Formats: sequence, structure tokens, C-alpha cells
Amino acid sequence: MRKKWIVRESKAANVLEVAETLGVSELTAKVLYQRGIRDAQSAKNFLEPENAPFHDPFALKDMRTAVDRIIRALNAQEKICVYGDYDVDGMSASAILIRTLRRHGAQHVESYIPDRSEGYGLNLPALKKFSEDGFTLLISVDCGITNEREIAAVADKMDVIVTDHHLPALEEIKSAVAVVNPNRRGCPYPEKNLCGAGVAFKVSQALAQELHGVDVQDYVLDIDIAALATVADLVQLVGENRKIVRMGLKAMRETNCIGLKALLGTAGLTDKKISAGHVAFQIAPRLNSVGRLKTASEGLTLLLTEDGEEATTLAKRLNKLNQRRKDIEAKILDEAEEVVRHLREETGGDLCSLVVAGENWLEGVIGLTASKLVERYNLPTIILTTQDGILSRGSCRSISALHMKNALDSMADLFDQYGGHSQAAGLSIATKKIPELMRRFDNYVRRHLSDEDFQPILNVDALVDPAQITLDTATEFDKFEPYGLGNPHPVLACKNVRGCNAKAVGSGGAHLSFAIIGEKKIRAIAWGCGNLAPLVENEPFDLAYEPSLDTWQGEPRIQCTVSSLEPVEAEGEFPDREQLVAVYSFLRGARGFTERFDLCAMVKAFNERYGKNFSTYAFDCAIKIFEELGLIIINREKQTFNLPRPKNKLDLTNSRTFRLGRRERDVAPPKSASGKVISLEEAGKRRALQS
Ligand SMILES: [Mn+2]
Repeated sequence: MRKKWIVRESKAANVLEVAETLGVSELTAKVLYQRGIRDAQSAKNFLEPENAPFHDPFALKDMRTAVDRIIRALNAQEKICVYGDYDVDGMSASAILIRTLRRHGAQHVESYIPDRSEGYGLNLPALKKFSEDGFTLLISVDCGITNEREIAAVADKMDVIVTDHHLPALEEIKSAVAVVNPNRRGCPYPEKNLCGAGVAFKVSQALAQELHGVDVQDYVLDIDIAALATVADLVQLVGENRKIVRMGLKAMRETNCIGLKALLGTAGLTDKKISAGHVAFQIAPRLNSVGRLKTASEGLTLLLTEDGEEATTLAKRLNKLNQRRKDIEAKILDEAEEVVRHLREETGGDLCSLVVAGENWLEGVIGLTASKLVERYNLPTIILTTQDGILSRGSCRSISALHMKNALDSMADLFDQYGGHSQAAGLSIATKKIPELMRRFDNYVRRHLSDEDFQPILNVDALVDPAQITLDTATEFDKFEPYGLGNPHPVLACKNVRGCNAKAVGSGGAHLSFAIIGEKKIRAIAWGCGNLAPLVENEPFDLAYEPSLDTWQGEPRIQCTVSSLEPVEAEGEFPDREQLVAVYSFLRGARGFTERFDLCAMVKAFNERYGKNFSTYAFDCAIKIFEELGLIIINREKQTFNLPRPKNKLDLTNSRTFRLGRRERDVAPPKSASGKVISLEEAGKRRALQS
């Protein structure tokens, strides 16, 4: 489906005021204004977070009690356990706290990270083992806030300090010595978005101040590890998180964490300027792969080691595991897409939700698969896997219009366990109940969403002609880094743009490099759009882009990364039934001698063959409709296509793009249209007769 642009509005007068007060361009002021940054002080804090102060760690409720208890344990050389979680945040939080305790002289610190099979959070067998082994203090990181029962069961033998960032359960923690969590009820700490490692970092700041009188504002030890987790855990990159990430990324280049250094090395990032993107797409997945495939404690070992050789060996191992994770992920995705194709066949293409179940798919990976399917189909998605046939576990991902947790709440009786938020959730269910889950979930989605809700959305900060972007603006935008959740790269857009020098680049010509034509030429790169080179060369197009600063032969220049490139939406050209039949017949004929999918070449050949004047937009709409109906399968990476033989008569109104396009065009459906079913077999025959 074509993305719908949502252009944010702002009051021109206010924007001018912000621009004047801050001394920035009007465009930058507009983007800042839309992000809620509207006065000089908050703009300064946003653009120069390294100069904004850290919040006082003792503003976290219970921090004083926690620090006192830890110092007592340090003085008495008690046995301390740091209990974490199997994701990057959990490993990093563990690493920060353990490194801190060791720095302060602790000699008996042990870590514990549960296996995925043990489930998330503090579990009783593990707690009991530590208390029986003579541990007198256990500190949780990135978990614990929902474990009152487990803590109560060992409280008489072992003190527990909970440090966490997750939302508390209904049942409050009463049995722990201290609960440090910005999100607990009654905690006045102003930054609620810290991740687990962020909270651990605040604990280490508090300890340094208390033990050695260190000024918190100067304490940045392990801030690089905190930054790694803050990016990986997908918490909002605003406020204190922005400060942690900006400073931590800078510190990462000269990290004194040997394991992190080795990890950067295997990712080819030694001595490079590290961005949030590097962390999100290269470092975090490597660390996460151990938690998904093996045991996360290996990742923690890497972050804790003082031995260069061990670090290199472990980092290489993580590299291999990450590769294996990618292979497994690709295989599961393939199998899942096969199921989606069957679903389309069964339903004639009218899909509102995806519930896909497989056997022996790796539990640690299905969440990634679900995200990929949402990206591809923009439908609320549940992926399930079973190891024994009896019980299945599922990973759920949603689109913004649907609150996943609410959906699951409405069918809670189906699940053994479930939990999550609006956009992601997890569940376990008896395998035999999956058909019922499919039915009820699909019903729920159909009842709650309309066609418009399924349209993928692109948030646009402003409509701006690329030629108006100056080096100054690009430089100002550079200060918006690090980008991430809550702080996306500014997106600008422009209709009816022309380009030149279009070249497919990269392996297999997957990507597109071109210049935007205007008062000056601006370089642009469009990932995965290599096949659109002829479109860019020959026709105007609608473009959404992210301008940034690039260096070319020592000189700064503007570069635009394309977020969306589509044929110009030609008004009134949305294809009708007859036109769709013509395009489909053409495709069947074309498939006779080529597998190559090339939109621009196809439009040209189609127009020549039929003596028509179809716009690329109309042709592209037709392709999108056929895709939704399962009539064409396009492999965009390989730029190939396939036309599976339609099994049944076809109903065009099963395509959401068709329904929406027809509505937008506001044209009454053709006379015989309502309920009329076109046989594509017939269309094929007609075409055969014609040629
Ligand atoms: Mn976390």
C-alpha cells in the first residue's frame, strides 16, 4: 500500500518567534516546535544535551536506602548477586553494576541471568539457590518490579534490592529492602524513560558520590554501556536519555570496556564515529544473538572481561551467532510468508490480521519475524511456535491503530499467560486453541479498524523543496542526533520532484543513487529502490527525504536519504476494473518470457503494446492491488516476479488499495460493478485471442 503522508501543522507566528529566540533557521524552528521544544532553555538542552545537568540520583525514591545497604555489604565483604535479564539492557545493567561494585572493592560479586526458558524476571529456584549459597544481598537490574511473591519467599534469609524501569504490577513490592524505579508509584524522579541500564548507571553515580564525594555531574564511568542499552531497549531518546546516549556514543570510541571494544572491532567500527544507528543495527543485534540462541551470560562475560584475548574470542563467537540468527530469521520469515500466501489464497486476499503458527521455530527469533511481517503487510500480527505440539508460545506486534494488549485482554480466556503493551506482546496458548485465536483475533481487528487504519503512515515534518535546504539547515539538523524512538530524523517531503544521474548501485544494483534537480543539484540515496532508476530519470515523482550533512573531498555537502519515492499521484488515474484486467493480461503475457520485475520498463511496454497512455502511478496501483490479492508475488530484493495461477474467481473489492482508491477518486462504481466477479482465467483467454 502506498504510504499516507501526514504533514504536521504549526503556527507560523510561533515558529518565527522560536527561530528568532534561538537564532536558528525557520525550518529548524518548525521541527523543534513540533517536537514540543518551544523556549530557549529547552532548545539549548535539546541541541547540547552534554551541557544539560544530570538529575540527582537521590531523587529516585529509596536510592538512599539502597546505597546504604550496598555500602554495608561492601564493608563486610558480603556475597552479592546481581540478577539481570537476557536482553541487551539486562546484560548492560548487570555489567554496569558489577563493574561498579568491583571498583569499590567488592570481591564476592556474582551475576545471574536467567535462561529464556526460565522466563523473564526473578524466579524462585534461582533466588533460593543464592540464599542457600550464603548470598546475603541480591540486587535485581532491569527486572524484579513484578516479583513480590518470589522476593517475599527468601526475604528472611537474603536482602533484595530491586532496581528496574518497568511499570509496576498491581501488587506492590513490600518485601525488598529498597525499590529503585523511576516508574514506581510515588517516585519523584523527573526522567521516567530511563532503561534498566540507565537506572543501574544512576545507582553507580549515587555510590560514587556517597563513597568518594564525587560530583555526580562529573561521573560518567560506563556511560558508554548505558548508552548502548538505552538505544537497544527502544526507550525514548529524550531528556536524560538523550544526554546519556550523546555522551555515551562519544565515549564509546575510546571505551575502557575491553569487550565492547572487541565487539566494535568485529563490526568494523574501530575508530569510527559511532551513531545510534550503528548501535541499533550492528552492536545490539550481536549481543542479543547470544540471548536468543544460547545463554545471555556469555554476553555479560564479554562486557565484564579484563582479558583482551578472551574478549576477542567471545566477540568473534557473537559475530558467528549473529550470522546464525540472521539465517534462522530468514528461514522462519520464508516459511511464515508461505503461510501468508496460503491465507491470501483462502481468503481471496481480504486480510485484516495475521496469525501464523509454525513448529520448532526458535522462540528467541519469532518476535523479529513478527516485526518484519508488520513492516511488509502492515497488519496486526501474531507468530506462534511450538516445541512439543501441546503448548505454543507467541509473539505479537501491532500497527499504531490497534492496541495489542487490549485485543488480547478481550480473549484472555484463551491464554495460559500473556502480557505486553500497545504495540508488542507475548503469550502462551494450548496449540489446539490456535484456530479459535485466529478467528477471534481477526474478528476483533475487523470490528475495531477501518480500511484507512491499515494505511501505512509517514509522518512529515514539513513540505519543503529540497533546493531550499542549505548547509546551515543540514548542520542544524545534525545537532538533532542521536536519533531514535521519540526523536526521529526530521522528514521533509515534496511533490512533483525531478531527478537525474540515476544509477542503481550496491550489490545487484539494489539501491538507487541520483541527483534532485532544482536551483542546485542535491545528492540523494534511496535504499532498496535500485529498480526505480528509469522512473527518476524520466518522470516526476513524490519524494520524502531526510537531509543530512556529508563530507565529500573534504568539503561539506548536503545528502538526502530517501524515506519514500513514489510515482506522482496522478489525480483521477486510479485504475478501474477494465484497466486492471488489461494490466493483468499484460503481466501474464510478459511472464511468458521474463521473470524480471521492472516497473518502469513494464509501463513503457504496456503502453506501447496497447497504444495506451497509462501513468506509472496507475500501473503501480494495479500492481499493489494484485499483490494484495495474491495474484502477483514480487521479490523486491531479487527484482523478480511470479504469477500464481488464481484458484477461484476473483473479487477486486477484497483489495484494500482498490477500495480506498475508488473511494478517494469519489467515482461511482461501474454500472455492473457491485458484487461482480471478474474471471481472470477469462481475461487470460481474451488476451491469448488478441495476440
Ligand atoms: Mn529493559
